[in-house]
Amino acid sequence: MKLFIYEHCPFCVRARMIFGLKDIAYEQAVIMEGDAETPIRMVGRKVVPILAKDDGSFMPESMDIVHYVDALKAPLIADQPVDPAIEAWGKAASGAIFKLAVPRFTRGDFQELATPQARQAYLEREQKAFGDLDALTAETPALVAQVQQKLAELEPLLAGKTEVSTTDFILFPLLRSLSIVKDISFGPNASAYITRLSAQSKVDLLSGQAM
Ligand SMILES: N[C@@H](CCC(=O)N[C@@H](CS)C(=O)NCC(=O)O)C(=O)O
Repeated sequence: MKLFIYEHCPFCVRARMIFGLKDIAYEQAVIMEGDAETPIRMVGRKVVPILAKDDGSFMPESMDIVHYVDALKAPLIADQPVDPAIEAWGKAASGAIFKLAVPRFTRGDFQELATPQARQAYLEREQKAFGDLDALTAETPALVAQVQQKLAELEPLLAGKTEVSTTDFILFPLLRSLSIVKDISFGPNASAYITRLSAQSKVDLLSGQAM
């Protein structure tokens, strides 16, 4: 199986996680930002992640990929509903998280941005979605304050959480995105959580290039 991704992409993180967590071998391929032809040839639209299955067919949609790969090897880990409190937390926090993460993604060290053309294509894609990214970067102090408040609310929700479950495919990609933000400090539970999930899923954190 071959998984087509962008390295920065939180939806792709979900698909990468299930392979690592289930210890199932796969090949990873990075599609360049601006390359519409490759995904359109596979699934008819410009999107990642895409799983190229061994039977030659292609599957988009991160959670469909998670459930497909999960079913390949017992025991199932993503068969329970998402924890409603953490789902609600994610919905409330994700706006500010991506306002912080996306301007930094555009300056990040990711394979899909390895050419000036690809980086420019990504910049334009995110400017369409988020507006002026320099203006957004200037909002960092206010956004950091908002997210720190949300992270404080997350701490009790993570207390005693050790089992891997469907919830992790929602929460870990959000926190991994946030790990590119230098000024954010994770509480002890969130910090232990991202360290554990990153090791178990074999998906890198972005703290090494935090800015
Ligand atoms: N519902 C999809 C969403 C995937 C998605 O939005 N991926 C983004 C990358 S983070 C994308 O492909 N954007 C379109 C583009 O590159 O133009 C999923 O869960 O897989």
